[in-house]
Amino acid sequence: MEPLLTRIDHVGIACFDLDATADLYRRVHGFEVAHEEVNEEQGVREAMLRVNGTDDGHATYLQLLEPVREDSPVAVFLARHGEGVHHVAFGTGDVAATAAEIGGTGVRVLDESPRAGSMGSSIAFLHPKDCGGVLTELVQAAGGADDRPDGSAAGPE
Ligand code: MC0
Repeated sequence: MEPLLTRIDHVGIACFDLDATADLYRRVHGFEVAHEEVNEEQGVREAMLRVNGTDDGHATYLQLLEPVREDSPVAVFLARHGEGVHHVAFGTGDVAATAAEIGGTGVRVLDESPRAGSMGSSIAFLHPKDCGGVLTELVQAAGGADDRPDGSAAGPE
C-alpha cells in the first residue's frame, strides 16, 4: 500500500505574539520566516519557518499561530493551555482521499471538505481525542514554487 502520509508538513505552535515568537526562533534556533499570511476563516495570523526539504519534494516548517479573534480555535486553546504545540500536520498527495480513508476507520474528520491552508495548501483536521491527544492536520501542498527556496517546482522527483 502507498503511504498516505509522506512527511511532517509542519508543527503548529500557538503564541500570543507572533513577532516576538518569530524573533525567539530566529535567535535561539536560527530559523527565518519564509512566509506570513492571515487566514480569516481559521482566525489566525501565521508565520511559516522553513526547517528542511523532504523526500517528496516539499518541505517541513514550524508554523507560528497568533489568534486574530477571541472565538478562534487558537484563542480558545491559548486560554485553556497557554502557549505551545497546538497541532501536528502531515503532508499527503490527496487530502480529500486521505481524509475519507482515515475517516473510514472511525476517526472524526473535522472538515467535511478540505479548507484553505497556508501557502495555497488544502487542509483537513482530525479530532485530537481520536489521535492520541494530538490535533492532527492533513495537508496537500499547493505543489508550486513556494515550497523551495530556490524557486524550482516542487512535486514528485
Ligand atoms: C482542544 N483539545 C485539544 C486541542 N484543542 N487537544 C489537543 N490539541 C489541541 N489543539 C482538547 C480539549 O482540551 C478537550 O479535551 C477536547 O479536545 C475537546 O474539546 P472541545 O471543547 O470539544 O472542543 P474545542 O472547542 O476545544 O475544539 C477543539 C477542536 C477545534 C480540535 C475540535 O479546535 C477545531 O476544530 N480545530 C481545528 C481547526 C483549528 O484548530 N484551526 C487553527 C489552526 P478535554 O480532555 O478537556 O475534554 S489553522 C491552521 O493551522 C491552518 C491555517 C494551516 O495549517 O494552514
